[in-house]
Amino acid sequence: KATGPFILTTWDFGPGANEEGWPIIAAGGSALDAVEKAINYVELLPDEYWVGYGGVPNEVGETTLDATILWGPTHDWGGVGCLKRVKRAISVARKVMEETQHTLIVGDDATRFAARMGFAETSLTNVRSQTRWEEWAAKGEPTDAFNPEPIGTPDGLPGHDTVGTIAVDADGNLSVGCSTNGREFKIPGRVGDSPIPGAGSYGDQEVGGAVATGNGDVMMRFLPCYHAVELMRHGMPPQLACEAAIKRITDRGYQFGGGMAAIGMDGRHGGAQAGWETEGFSYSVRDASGNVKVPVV
Ligand code: SD4
Repeated sequence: KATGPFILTTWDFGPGANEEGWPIIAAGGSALDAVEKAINYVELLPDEYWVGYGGVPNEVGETTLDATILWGPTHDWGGVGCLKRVKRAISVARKVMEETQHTLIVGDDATRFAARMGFAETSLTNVRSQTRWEEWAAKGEPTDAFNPEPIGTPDGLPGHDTVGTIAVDADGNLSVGCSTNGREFKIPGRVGDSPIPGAGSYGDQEVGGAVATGNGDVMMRFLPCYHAVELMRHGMPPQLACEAAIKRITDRGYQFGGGMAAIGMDGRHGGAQAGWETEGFSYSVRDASGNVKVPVV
């Protein structure tokens, strides 16, 4: 049984993002609006390197975005992959969901679609992303995406920060979304797990939702969010469900970094994490009793 309203968001920007979405659902608004607002907040943070503009350039120095959003009552999804020159990827994903019969639109055509929907085109590069790319490009090395797997993020940077948000509103309706710029120095055209339902996020109005961060090139081979939600459907608590979904990947020998958070319609939540890339992973849950940050170890 749904016990909303509540909202969950991953990583250190989780509390801030939740505070953006919470007033909407606290006032009786929809979980969909809350998820979009919370994720827009992270997408527009000027110093956030892994989501939205100003971060994670690809091999040729361009930042491209992946995002998806679910509306639980209809199980309708919309997503964009490799979106260029548009800042609010989650809002474009919402337009794909609401305005079309499609689920995923990619690349330059996603940009053209966004323009058709009235979004402004603008550079996604800032000083930080430009500098980071110039430093990397000066080494003259090919992207590590050509290396044998497994692959880590170079130079000791924290490896990941994708935003994933799950909300349930007072009407008991679920929405789930996530947004990222993916992976540093990726091969142009690369799309990760984040816009793929079941991979970077999943939700089912009957059960709850799950969101993931980390090495999406590996995670999208396993659909960990779908896996966790299906385990929760059969009664497994969210933390154990996340652990099982991640174990499915590590059991295959992947030395990957990834984290997951999940919350049931009953408000029970949990997370799991593996590998150094997502060390320090946390999620935060906001409900009527306040905002609680939960470290995931
Ligand atoms: C991806 N899962 O594109 C994303 C990356 C991520 O914080 O989580 N970054 O692979």
